[in-house]
Amino acid sequence: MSKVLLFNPKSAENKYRIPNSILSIAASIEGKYEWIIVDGNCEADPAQKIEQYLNTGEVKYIGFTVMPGPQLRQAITIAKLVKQKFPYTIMIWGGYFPSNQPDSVLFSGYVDFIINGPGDYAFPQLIDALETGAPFEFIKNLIYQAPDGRITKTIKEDLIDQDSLPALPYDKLANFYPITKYLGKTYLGKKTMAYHSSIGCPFTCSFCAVVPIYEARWKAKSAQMVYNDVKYIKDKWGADAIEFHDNNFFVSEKRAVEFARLIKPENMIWWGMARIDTMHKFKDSSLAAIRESGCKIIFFGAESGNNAILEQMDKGGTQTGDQIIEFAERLKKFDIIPEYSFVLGTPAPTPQQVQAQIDFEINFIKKVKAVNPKTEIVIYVYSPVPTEGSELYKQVLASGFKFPETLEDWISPAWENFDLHKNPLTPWLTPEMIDKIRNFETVLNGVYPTVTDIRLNALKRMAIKLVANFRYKVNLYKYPYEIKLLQKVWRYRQPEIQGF
Ligand code: B12
Ligand code: SF4
Repeated sequence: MSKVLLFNPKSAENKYRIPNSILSIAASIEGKYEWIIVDGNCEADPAQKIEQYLNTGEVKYIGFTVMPGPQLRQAITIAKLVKQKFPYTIMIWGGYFPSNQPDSVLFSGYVDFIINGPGDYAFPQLIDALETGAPFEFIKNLIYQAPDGRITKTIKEDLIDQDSLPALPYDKLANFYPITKYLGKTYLGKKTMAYHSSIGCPFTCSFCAVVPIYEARWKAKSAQMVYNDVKYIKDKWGADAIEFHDNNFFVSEKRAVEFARLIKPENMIWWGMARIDTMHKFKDSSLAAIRESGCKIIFFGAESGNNAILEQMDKGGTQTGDQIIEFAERLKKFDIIPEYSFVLGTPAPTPQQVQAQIDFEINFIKKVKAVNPKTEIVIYVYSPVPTEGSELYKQVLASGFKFPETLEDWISPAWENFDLHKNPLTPWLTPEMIDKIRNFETVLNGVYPTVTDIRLNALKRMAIKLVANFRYKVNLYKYPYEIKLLQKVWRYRQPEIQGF
């Protein structure tokens, strides 16, 4: 009767990843409470599957992991259904969305608790308390609605020593879904595994959803521990490539180099996310060791070439426009492809200034491409994240921008697009400005099709390039219908919507 059902609402159309968020929660109760996993990415009708489990009458606790965007849509629909049909169940949400938007989640009436940030200790403690009738108010990392209706947050727990956490129960996950289903074909390899080796991030970029939860804290598993887990999956299920899902894999040069040394003999290709200013300080020998061990592409939030904007985003001081270009050039000699993401359309006092910033970034991106044409560019349209108290946040509110209030508001088509950085409803951006950004992106992707799209063969790449080259040279971005048509026919992959 006290079984726990953990649900990963659908987040990907293809390229399913190991559902690490709920798997780590399963690990936290393994051996203590029975658990079931339902993965919305692998089920045609997850609601029906969940109902089947609930009809047994054995499940009491239901945990959802929730990111904004389409995952939230399925989470809301199914949470409502569960609460209507099985009102005795206790619904607990975790992940970035509920941690950052607790009011709308708890006021919805169908979510009972939120785990605020890491759930490795908080979740089992909450279940223990609910099972025994002990008070839950002292459990750290918890958000709940107090009897007087106030949303109450308990204190945050220190980050847990990651090596002390239990191993993820991959073998048990395999009883629900074959692990090989999660080892997808990507540009990195035929069987790419997803691994999360550290939590948080030591930086405080003012637009980032990680900051309010981790407050500039970061903790990582040791290189040896990461290697042991990777080796297990490689030997047991044949993984040949790794996607590191850490917010910032390369915080520690020592750990990255140590991991490179361990993984090199395994002949695996790997990828991770990093900061330019951090990695630019790495020694040449470290960058060489990282590349030789199989890391051929690294994702960096470059954000902007404009130092004033970088400062506004709290990237300033350490990351500069010159450094972004210098580093792209430096990586060439190590044969590491930098994957740079840029955010265009940040607020400014006048429409002319907003437009001038956009034009500046377009030219900057072209400069990056000129020094290192292999640089992968991902363009986002700026969508504010409510990091309360930051200068950027104040500026966004001053412009008349409003965040959604109810949970349903978050999944209105306009807001879903907002989360996907497609149509950000921001008062300072006109439709023409958004068109300019998108059209430039179309032309840029035409001239330099992403290597991450494994469906595009050499011939298709050449055809798109030919068509787009002229526009790129003469800065003619308007109405790039012919490029769009080819991209549509060949279903061009967009990392900014589909995730990396
Ligand atoms: C993998 C991933 C994806 C995958 C899919 C994930 C999946 N579940 O199948 C893909 C690539 C599809 C994806 C897509 C998107 N993603 Co995503 N994704 C991630 C990523 C890199 C890793 C998530 C993960 O597995 N973490 C590992 C686990 C162990 O950590 P965790 O999730 O934090 O879990 C801990 C706690 O949060 C908590 N917890 C989490 N879930 C639960 C559930 C319960 C019941 C409990 C008790 C506790 C709990 O306990 C866990 C253990 O301590 C995160 C960033 C990150 N490093 O976490 C971004 C992230 C979650 N994604 C994000 C976003 C915005 C998106 C997109 C909307 C947009 C985009 N362009 O990427 C899309 C759209 C998705 C959709 N269709 O809805 C943001 C969310 C930001 C925000 N504002 O909330 C993040 C934080 C990235 C970022 N830094 O901006 N994503
Ligand atoms: S470096 Fe990346 S993960 Fe860290 S705060 Fe900045 S944007 Fe967020």
